[in-house]
Amino acid sequence: MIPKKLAQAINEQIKNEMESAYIYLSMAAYFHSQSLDGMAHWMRCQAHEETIHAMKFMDHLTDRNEKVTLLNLAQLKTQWSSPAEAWKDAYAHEQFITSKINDLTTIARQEKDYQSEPMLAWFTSEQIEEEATSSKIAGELEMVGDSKTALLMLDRELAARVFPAGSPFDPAAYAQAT
Ligand code: OFO
Repeated sequence: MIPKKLAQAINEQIKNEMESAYIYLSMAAYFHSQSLDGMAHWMRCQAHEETIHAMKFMDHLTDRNEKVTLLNLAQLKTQWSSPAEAWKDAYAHEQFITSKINDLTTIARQEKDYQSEPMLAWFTSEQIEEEATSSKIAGELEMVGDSKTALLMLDRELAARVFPAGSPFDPAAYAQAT
């Protein structure tokens, strides 16, 4: 059994993680529209990773004999004034997610639910990486200003990110399936 207050907060977090996936897909669509296919590819990889995060929370509730309740996703931003603005938003979003993981940890401790601690500790570490990555890219874009050459170089660099094996977001995987 998992405390009801924590189960409710984890259901909320499943929604937050799926909204993360949806936000990053929205950014992927924006980057494609700007011919920044490397950034779009990076965002599609990230959307897949966020879906995995949502499933980790789902599995935790299921393993604790708690029913998962999927909530409605919010209407999200679909347009940005520049790639730099989009990456700044990505960083701000990860800071928001970190605050949510901190809230979950606080609830787990208040409710003395020690079984949730290893899973939440994993997310606490993960958020260090999530914030560091988006903050670094947002900072690099701020540094290069209006340089189209630097933007294209960064776009090519981000194109190298690899999808987790079997990802349904990977164009190669769905080409095989159809
Ligand atoms: Fe799930 O870490 Fe990003 O949002």
